[in-house]
Amino acid sequence: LDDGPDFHYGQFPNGFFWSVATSAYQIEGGWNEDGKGMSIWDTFSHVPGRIEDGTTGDMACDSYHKYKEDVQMIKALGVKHYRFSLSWARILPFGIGIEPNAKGIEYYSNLINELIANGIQPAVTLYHWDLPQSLEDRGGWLNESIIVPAFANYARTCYKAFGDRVKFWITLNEPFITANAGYGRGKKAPGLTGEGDLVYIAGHNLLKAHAQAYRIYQREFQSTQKGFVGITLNIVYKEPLNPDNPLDVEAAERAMQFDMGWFANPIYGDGDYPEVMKKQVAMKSQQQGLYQSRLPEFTDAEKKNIKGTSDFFGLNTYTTRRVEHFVQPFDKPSFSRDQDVREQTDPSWPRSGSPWLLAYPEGMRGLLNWVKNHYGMVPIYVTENGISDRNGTLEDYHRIYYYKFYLNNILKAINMDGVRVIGYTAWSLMDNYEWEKGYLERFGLYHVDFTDPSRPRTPKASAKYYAEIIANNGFPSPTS
Ligand code: GBH
Repeated sequence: LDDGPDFHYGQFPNGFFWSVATSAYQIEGGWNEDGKGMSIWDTFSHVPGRIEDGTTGDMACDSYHKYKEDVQMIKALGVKHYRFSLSWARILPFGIGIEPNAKGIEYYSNLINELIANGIQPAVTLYHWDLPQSLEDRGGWLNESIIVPAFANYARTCYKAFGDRVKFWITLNEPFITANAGYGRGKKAPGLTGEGDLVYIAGHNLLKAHAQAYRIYQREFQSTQKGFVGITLNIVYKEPLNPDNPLDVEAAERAMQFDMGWFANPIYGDGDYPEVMKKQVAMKSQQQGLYQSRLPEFTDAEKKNIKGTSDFFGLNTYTTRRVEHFVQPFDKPSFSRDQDVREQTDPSWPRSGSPWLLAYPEGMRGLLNWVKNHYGMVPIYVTENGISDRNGTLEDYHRIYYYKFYLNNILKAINMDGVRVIGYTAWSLMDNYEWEKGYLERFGLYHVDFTDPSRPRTPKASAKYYAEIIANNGFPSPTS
């Protein structure tokens, strides 16, 4: 764990938002308690064969009952923010309706009060993938006329109930994953497969729903509550496989535009999908003999409504891929083949407990510069970053390595490249339900024993290390 010759000593800006994150379905449990409705993850995890270890989030970390203990763990880290998400179906059991479930409101209200009493500000995600099942029964994210007003109503309900105390809102966590894994590849709930078409329709409606939620805050709550509202996008950073080959350079940029620009360009750019994405999907659709592109279009009014709907750039990132130009067949249409790229990883990058996640800290600096170069000085808030293992060891030096060098590259981006980064969030506070992987992949700063019904938590070495970085607000030079 030597610093190495390229290590950058220094501090993060004053007031930097140190944070740690979880999400509702991954930690709460209490899946059918106190009037909560079913979500698509309750449904999905109960279908045999969907989850690698056959488990569910029925109890998860039991944070529905243990939130006070969670708050003490958060406090011990010294973070300023705690990023968690609300279960839509706990608040509105059927997804719609004006009158929220009082017990659901009470749970989150208690959590928020407990955080504030301990000097921690809540950073609240409205939607981290657990759609009320009754909305999915009506088409979910594919049905614009149901989902857009339903999300708007849900957002308003939350601003009303919690906005006096919550000043930091994230509308959607990773719409890319909802669209791509939920409605494209079918790996996550609701498990539909529409790799070439449904994926784009879901993305379209996610963008519209997000924009409505932002506009409602702006019109009805901003003047009294004075908070910030944004969105969180995820990205696997792309570097060209051969940087001397202009085709690979273009391919890496194209892949970034599909994965990040898909949502970022409408919101932080000109209000529309990236040109290269429109061009590629139209070309592939035409080659297939379709009468129109599989990528939907926004009207001018819709573009105007979406553009500018985020007060910060929420960024989740874990890893990098090397990308080369590769012409894909048009007769098997899919989001990934629409891009005409092929990806690989570098054999020298350390692996983790997740097959997709390899540690490449320099990628973080490249990514932050990419965001700055494309969207200007919008304040970037890293809303998730971290690494997994499978054994849950308390001596997690690989995690210390990961946080140390990812954070050092963020510091380089701030101090040496002039990128505007306002906060950093470790994923995750504790080991939790890793979606279709069940409890196999552990990302926690705290270990959770899932074989014990009382779900005991134990700090790992990384928890102490993260607290130390936060206490120093960075990396003081060992010689000064
Ligand atoms: C985040 O998503 C989530 O917000 C969070 O809930 C989750 O616990 C955390 O990451 C850790 O996974 O290569 O086909 O196996 C990260 C999004 C998820 C995107 C895994 C890439 C790999 C797909 N990433 N996915 S595959």
